[in-house]
Amino acid sequence: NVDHTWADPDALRGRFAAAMSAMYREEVPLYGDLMGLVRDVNDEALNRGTSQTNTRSSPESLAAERHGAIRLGTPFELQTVRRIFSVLGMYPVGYYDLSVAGLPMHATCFRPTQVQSLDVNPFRVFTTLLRPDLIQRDEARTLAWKMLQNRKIFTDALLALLDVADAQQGRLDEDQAAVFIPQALQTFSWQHLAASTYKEYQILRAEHPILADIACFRTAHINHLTPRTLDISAMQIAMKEAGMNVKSRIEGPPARKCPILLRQTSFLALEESVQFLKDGNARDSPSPDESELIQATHKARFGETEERGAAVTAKGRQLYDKLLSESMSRTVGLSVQAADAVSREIFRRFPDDWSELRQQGLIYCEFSLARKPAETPVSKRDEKMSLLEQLIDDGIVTFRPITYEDFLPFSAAGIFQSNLQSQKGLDLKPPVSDFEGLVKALGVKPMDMEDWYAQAQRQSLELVGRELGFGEQ
Ligand code: OOG
Ligand code: NI
Repeated sequence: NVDHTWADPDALRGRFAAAMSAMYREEVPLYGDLMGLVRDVNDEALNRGTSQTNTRSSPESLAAERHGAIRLGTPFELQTVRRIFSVLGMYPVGYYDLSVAGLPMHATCFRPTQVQSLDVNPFRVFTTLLRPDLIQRDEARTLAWKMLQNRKIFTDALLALLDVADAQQGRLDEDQAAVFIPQALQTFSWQHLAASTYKEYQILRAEHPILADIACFRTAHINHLTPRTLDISAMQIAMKEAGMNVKSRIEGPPARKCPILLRQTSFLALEESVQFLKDGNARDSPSPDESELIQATHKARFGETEERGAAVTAKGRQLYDKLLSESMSRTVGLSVQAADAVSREIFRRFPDDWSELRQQGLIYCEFSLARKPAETPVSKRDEKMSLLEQLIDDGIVTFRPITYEDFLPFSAAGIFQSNLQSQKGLDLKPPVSDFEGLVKALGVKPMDMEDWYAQAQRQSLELVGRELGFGEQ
């Protein structure tokens, strides 16, 4: 049908994110309070005029969620989620190995991969997948796997629409999209009725709370949403003042003049009531009788906020990882205040000046033409300076750090652990990262994030070059 008009994936993602936000505020009212605090803190930062030079989003879109997170159990679930997000213009980027922090999981992030799309709506989902192969004890591994095989987290209507989208080059029309969004949302909603018996829950929980959280429920509940703040230190204080049970430390690099990567904090997961089946009751009944149920609680869902800074190059990342590992080993057992002081001291070795960061090749930048030079083409004046440095020096070209759009494995692990009330890692088989395993489970290779930032930088330089008339002689 030539008259078909397809729904725009960026617009659909905006609608989906807004619906998800409304659902989450309804399910976790404290999260609505968090959003209010973020709005106040951002307004104040904008009024002070201290907002970062690398803020790309408009003030209105600032307080919108930047990300959410889900935890999946099987390759089928991951592949199906990939198909859902693809309709919403979100594609897998990056590989995160969480076994380094004692968690039997690895992850990718589904997000827009075009800068214009990020600007329309930046919503993304950090998506972890269980790695049963890393679970030491047979009983827990076998039980988790059996339960995951039996659960159904996608409605039939949703699966049918995904087939329709596949047959339409991944697109849906408006009528189909109007059904798709609420159906997709159900997958990420919270269900008070668990998929397991209480005994099964206890067995998995005893092994590690993360196993119970992944395998015992009927949906892949969204476990948090995260609006972006311009001042995470102010947020940490504001959350405490509002009486929230806040994570003791901000994850990521210490506070700096020139923010890099990302810093995150959260209020801790709340105790929520759950109904588990009593042993020996039929688990496929959608509404079992009261007498077949046990009332209990589970902690899974929390609220987070994050401050994003500049994307770092491979060289910058190496330095960050080195300083982070040094600071992790030197702050063991210290009070929050003492630990912060030590890590601030260690991170002094990461330059804190935009020009220096750029010149040392530690961050990615977007270059643009500030003014047309008097003579074109520009020729090199100073042998010791590259042409680009000369153009910047002359005020012809300016630069802006590119915002980091991805995640950090140790920060993610810190967020996980503070919400599971379990500082200990799991008794894992020796951790090895398994990129190939994730690719196989996902069905495609996630985009390399390094390439993504390098390309954004290169494209901006090419445009500047064309504007200056290079390559035309
Ligand atoms: C995911 C935690 C990771 C982040 O912001 O680093 C994450 C989870 O708890 O499932 O969202
Ligand atoms: Ni998060």
